[in-house]
Amino acid sequence: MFKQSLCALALGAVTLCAHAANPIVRDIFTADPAALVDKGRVYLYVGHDEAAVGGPDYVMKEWRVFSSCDMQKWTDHGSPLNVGAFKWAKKDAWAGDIVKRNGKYYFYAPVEHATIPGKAIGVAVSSSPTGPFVDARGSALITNDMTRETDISWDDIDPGVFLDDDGQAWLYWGNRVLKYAKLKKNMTELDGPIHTQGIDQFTEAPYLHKHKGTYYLSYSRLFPEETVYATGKSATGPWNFRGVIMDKNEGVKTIHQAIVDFNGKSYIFYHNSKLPTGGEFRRSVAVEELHYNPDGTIAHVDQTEAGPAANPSPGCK
Ligand code: FUB
Repeated sequence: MFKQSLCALALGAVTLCAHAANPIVRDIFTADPAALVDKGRVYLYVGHDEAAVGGPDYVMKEWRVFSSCDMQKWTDHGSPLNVGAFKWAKKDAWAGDIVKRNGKYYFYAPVEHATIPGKAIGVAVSSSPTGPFVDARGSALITNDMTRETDISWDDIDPGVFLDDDGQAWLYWGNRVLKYAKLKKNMTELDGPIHTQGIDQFTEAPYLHKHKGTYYLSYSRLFPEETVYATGKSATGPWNFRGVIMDKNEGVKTIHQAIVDFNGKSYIFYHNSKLPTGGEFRRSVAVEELHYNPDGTIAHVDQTEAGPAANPSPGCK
């Protein structure tokens, strides 16, 4: 009790100091993690699953943000963004992703478009990693009518944003078909055409990161989903399939990963259904340490209740 009060006093926000295990958040259901390391602190962005027990579909109206200095104690910063921030959208705060550029934080957010049938991707911006974020365009960046590869209405979801060392930013997204495009330096406009990448058994959740000069494209494969990855020598491949990072969940068909380096170690965030009364539309985000083998391949990651060991980031308070 004392420890919790101390955390709250120090940060002016609610700190979840009482446990150090997975799932990270236990008072609400959370899904679709995105992660950002900024000034020695790791920020975790999640969708908020609000479906009732036995509910037939996703109920997701907002994103939430949490942060940690050590990967064990998490501070709840509330909701930095919700569907209502996008006047052109009507529902579904699905899986977003975040990047920092020139001191601003850009959050790419899939939502259901109000007038163009299907899912769309918006961009929100903030001067703080904890928000509030506002619509950066006043219109969607991607709409369902811009892509024609599938006849489903939800193929323009799950944006993954990647800023390369040469200053080129890329957006990846898709369901069933992986799509990608360059972003302009303003981060709010595409810079050229939308490309597709043929990936066998690709389902969704494309996520690009770079480690020791190698590009890693991770994604959800099959359904129920497992997290797999490929490597390449550029942000656009060609991609060499490498294998499974995390096995499929029991109790929920999705898994949605985010991979990030923090304080000298690597981590994978994902979701499962392990919180009591959890399920397909009542998910919970968890985190594990991720290890690279000497040849650059990623070691298989098991889900644990304990989560990673504490990794205090120097100077982070
Ligand atoms: O949360 C809604 C959808 O479920 C996401 O967009 C997918 O990645 C899957 O997790």
